[in-house]
Amino acid sequence: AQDCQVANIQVMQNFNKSRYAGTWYAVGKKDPEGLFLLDNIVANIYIGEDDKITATAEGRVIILNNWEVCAHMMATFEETADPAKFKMKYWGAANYLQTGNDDHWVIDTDYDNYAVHYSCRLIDSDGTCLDSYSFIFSRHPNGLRTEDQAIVTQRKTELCLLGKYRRAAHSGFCQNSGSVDQ
Ligand code: DAO
Repeated sequence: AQDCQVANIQVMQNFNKSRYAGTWYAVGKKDPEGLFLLDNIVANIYIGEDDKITATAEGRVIILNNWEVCAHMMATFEETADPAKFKMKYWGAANYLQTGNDDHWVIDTDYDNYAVHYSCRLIDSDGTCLDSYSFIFSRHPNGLRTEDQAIVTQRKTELCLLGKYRRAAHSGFCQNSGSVDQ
């Protein structure tokens, strides 16, 4: 059972960041307030020679005045006492893109097919999350394998976010067009 307390959220045990590295396609997303990344979201996770995680991400966004672009984002990860919980500082290649400092929690992954990410931006006075976002990542752009769907649904339930996700499509937007900011 889940009590929806952020402090009680279970994250990945024995998290192996080397196995988490590589390309992940967001196939599902629960949006935060002031939603930014819409779809065509691809994250690339790197482990540096200093053993630190950095990441790049791209995705379709709408900036002021309904201008649709492919955002190129960069991030650095800071480790915490829990190996599956990071502080993620991020910024855009262009100055009109979002910057921020969010939690990046790896809730569950088999490293080879799926990963469930979670970030709470604002904890309510009762300990539940007031503003969260979550990515369902797949190694495959077309979605999760059938055999991974039940476990991902279980994790969404434990995050108290079941029914709050939308599908995030991969239509080739960031490959073909809209890329104005390198
Ligand atoms: O889409 O509204 C939103 C929140 C996402 C902001 C995060 C930007 C991407 C930073 C790199 C992610 C690497 C996994």
